[in-house]
Amino acid sequence: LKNDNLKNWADKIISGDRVALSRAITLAESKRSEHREEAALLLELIMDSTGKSKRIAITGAPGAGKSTLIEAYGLFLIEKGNKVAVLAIDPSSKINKGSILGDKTRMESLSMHPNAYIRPSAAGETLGGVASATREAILFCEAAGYDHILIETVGVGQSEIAAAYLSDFFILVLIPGAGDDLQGIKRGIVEMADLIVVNKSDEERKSLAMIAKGHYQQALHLLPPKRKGQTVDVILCSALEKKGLEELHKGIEIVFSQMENGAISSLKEIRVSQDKFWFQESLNFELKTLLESEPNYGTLLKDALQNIEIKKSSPFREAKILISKIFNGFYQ
Ligand SMILES: Nc1nc2c(ncn2[C@@H]2O[C@H](COP(=O)(O)OP(=O)(O)OP(=O)(O)O)[C@@H](O)[C@H]2O)c(=O)[nH]1
Ligand SMILES: [Mg+2]
Repeated sequence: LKNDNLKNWADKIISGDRVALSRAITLAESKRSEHREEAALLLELIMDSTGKSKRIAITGAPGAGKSTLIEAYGLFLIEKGNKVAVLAIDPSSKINKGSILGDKTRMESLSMHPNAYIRPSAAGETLGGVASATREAILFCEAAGYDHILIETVGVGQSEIAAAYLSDFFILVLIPGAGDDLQGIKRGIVEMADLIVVNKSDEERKSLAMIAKGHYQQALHLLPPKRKGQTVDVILCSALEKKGLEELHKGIEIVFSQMENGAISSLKEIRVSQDKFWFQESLNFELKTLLESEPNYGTLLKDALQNIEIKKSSPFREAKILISKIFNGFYQ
């Protein structure tokens, strides 16, 4: 009976039933392992209908205009006949609870459109946990027929990394007027970008935006390409005035066609290497959890930290000693 129910549920998702889709994502986000187990079973049933979307991450400093841009570009895509899902990555949602409420109101027209689906962010404490829930949400949305998945990073730091390893295309949103550096944006994040959008290029900021564009282009020349053979463009946009959307779209389409015609790594290669990354992440996390579940872990940890403090031995050796004690002489 349980399997019949799951099969029914999977069919509903594939037929585009939004309630069934939302319930599936909630299951994937659950803290209870039996729920996530069920989500995994459900996922198996829809797997054949996944993988066909463009997965696009939108990142940038708080207030840069990510949500406004997603609303504008989402509606642009829908006008072209697409179906758009919006997800958010927020490993620190404990701190900025409510931010997604703001996002939903900022995406008012998009959220009311029948061809759009907006999902509030997955709460979670670890990168792996949030990423796993978001990854499953992407797959469920694909099965439900959404051909563009726009992923907004809400937190800063870890959420960009998660977004980069969950998406095919990574957009960095910047704003004009912050000088010739990359606005204190970590170089690592710039290196992950497939496209830089200088947003808020409107009103009195227009000339500043042009200058910023030049600076960013120069800065990009000094960085290694993200993928061999790929160049990263800088474009000007005004999400508020819905300007620059055509260029944005073109910038995205060009890279996807390069992935298809072999000019750069294929979508398949990119996604497989991402899966390998998440496997490694998950392995690290599960091993740590396994260690921590040992009854004497607390005592051993205390001893190790104490030994490090009195410089009895090196932190590297202490880690090995601790593991050795738990796994019975593993390193001897
Ligand atoms: N002038 C101008 N204002 C904009 C533009 N895009 C967004 N804004 C404004 O900037 C503010 C922040 O926009 P959001 O879209 O919420 O920015 P965000 O990056 O999603 O913000 P967080 O999710 O809080 O990090 C809002 O007041 C928007 O109206 C733009 O192109 N031009
Ligand atoms: Mg936002």
